[in-house]
Formats: sequence, C-alpha cells, structure tokens
Amino acid sequence: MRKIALITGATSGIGKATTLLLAENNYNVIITGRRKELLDELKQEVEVKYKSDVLVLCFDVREKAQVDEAIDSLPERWRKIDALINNAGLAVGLNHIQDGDVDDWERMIDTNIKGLLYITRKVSPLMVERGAGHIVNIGSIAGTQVYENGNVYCASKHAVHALSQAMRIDMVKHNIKVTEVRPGLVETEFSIVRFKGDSEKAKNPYKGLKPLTGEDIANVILFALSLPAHVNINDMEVTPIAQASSSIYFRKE
Ligand code: NDP
Ligand code: 8X3
Repeated sequence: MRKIALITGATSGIGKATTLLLAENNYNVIITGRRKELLDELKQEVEVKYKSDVLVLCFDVREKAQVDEAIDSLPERWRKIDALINNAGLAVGLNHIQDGDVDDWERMIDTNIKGLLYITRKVSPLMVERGAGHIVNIGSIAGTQVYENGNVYCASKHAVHALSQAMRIDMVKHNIKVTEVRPGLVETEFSIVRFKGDSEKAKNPYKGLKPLTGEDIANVILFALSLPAHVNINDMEVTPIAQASSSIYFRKE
C-alpha cells in the first residue's frame, strides 16, 4: 500500500524534486504552494509518470486561516499522513542589519518560522492520533552558522533548528520521527527569490563550483524516510564538496 506525504513548497526546487522522488517510491502526495498552475502541472506529471494519487492544496503558509482550512478540508483517506515535509521557505534580500528592509524580514519570519509552525500545528495532531509519522524540516547550514548580510534569514533557520530539536522532544512519546535536513548551496529558484528576480545576480553564488540540486536533497529525504522504524536521523547537514562552511567555498576560475 502506498504511503502519504504532504510536501510544502512543491512548485519548485527541493519540494518539486522531493514530490517526484517520493511518488516514484510508493507515496501518494499532497502538494502545496501558492502557484496553482505549477501545482496542477506537477499533479499531471506525477499521475502520468508514477500512477500515484495527487491532491493539490493551494495556499499561502503565512496565512493561518488558509492553512487551517486546507488541512481541515482533507478527505478522510488523505488524513493518514505518514510524512510531512516542511520545505516551503525563502530568503529575500542580502543587507547589513542597519540597511535591512523590514518587509523582507517579515516575509522570511512569516514564511520560514510561522508558516512551518502553522502547518505542523495542524498535521502533527493527525500523527499523534495514530501514534506514527515522520516530520522532515528543511533547515539550512544557515541554521547553525551565520554569514555577512544573512542576519534575518540565518535567524529564521536557527529558529527551524531549535524547533526541530524541540519537536523531537515533544514527539518522542508518540512514536513520531523528526528529522532536520540542513542543506548548503542548492541551485533552485532560491537565489532568484533572494535577489528579487535579478537573474544575473542570482547566478553569482553558483559560479565556479558545482552546487547541489533539488534532486540531491530529495535523495537525502527519501533515505531518511526509508530507514527501519526504530532508526531516526535527527539532523543532517549536506553541502556540495566545494563548500566547507556557510561562507567558505572553493571556486575554480
Ligand atoms: P525555491 O524557491 O525553488 O522553492 C521554494 C518553495 O517554497 C516554492 O515551492 C514556493 O512556492 C514555496 N513557498 C515560498 N513562500 C511560500 C508561501 N508563503 N506559501 C507557500 N509556499 C511558499 O527554493 P528551494 O527549493 O531552494 O527552497 C526550499 C527550502 O530549502 C527553503 O526552506 C529554503 O530556505 C531551504 N534551503 C534552500 C537552500 C538553497 O541553497 N536553495 C539551502 C538551504 C536551505 P510558491 O512560490 O508557489 O508559493
Ligand atoms: C540557503 C543556504 O548559505 O545561502 O539556506 O544561506 S545559504
């Protein structure tokens, strides 16, 4: 029988790659994001390629009422969620703290921290009820290290790191696994969003090295989900070989 995974931020990057890989590996998938047309395209692709069932839920994770309504609307057969992949997130802007744009800060805090909390608050009780489940939080190498201009994004991912540890403590007596995956540089739409649509600037972080792909992180997530019932990966930092820390890279000319 197929398992069920709910993946937030499935329209692009890590979330899209994870959706495709889980569908290929015996999961029916609930896919979420704000861009409805991309969710519909992905549903079509998954159904044709992998014959998995797909449920599309289009909402903004920053809007608690939308999150509540989406999860409350789940048909009974979709409520047995085996894996919640808390992936939706973003960085916007790169500034010293004194020059930061407060609207950017609020977008990051509302999406990366509050959005993750809203979803988890609705889905974790369904897992607790069944005494089973696996929550995978996509943190970042920026969740344990900081770098110049990264201030609020790094803080938001430090919050995800703290919440992942706290969730593990709260979930332990309910037989629910909590895994945090903390990627370094992954080439997705992330950089385009960070540089507010400036596609030239967005290429800079990837110059002279081979970054990770969404598929690399999807493989790591699948690995964590596939381990025996008594084994949990708590925390995994994953970088390209050319990245040694959040600010040290080896770039070839
Ligand atoms: P992408 O920009 O490619 O994907 C981000 C996803 O998040 C999109 O599907 C987007 O969907 C969704 N999303 C963003 N804001 C919202 C919102 N308010 N409501 C609902 N969905 C939202 O980036 P990545 O795949 O790289 O990012 C995925 C996660 O990985 C993020 O949490 C990011 O912080 C983390 N990460 C990324 C790294 C990288 O180098 N790329 C490194 C470390 C961590 P839509 O726009 O349709 O709403
Ligand atoms: C994304 C990785 O180093 O750009 O979380 O912050 S980094």
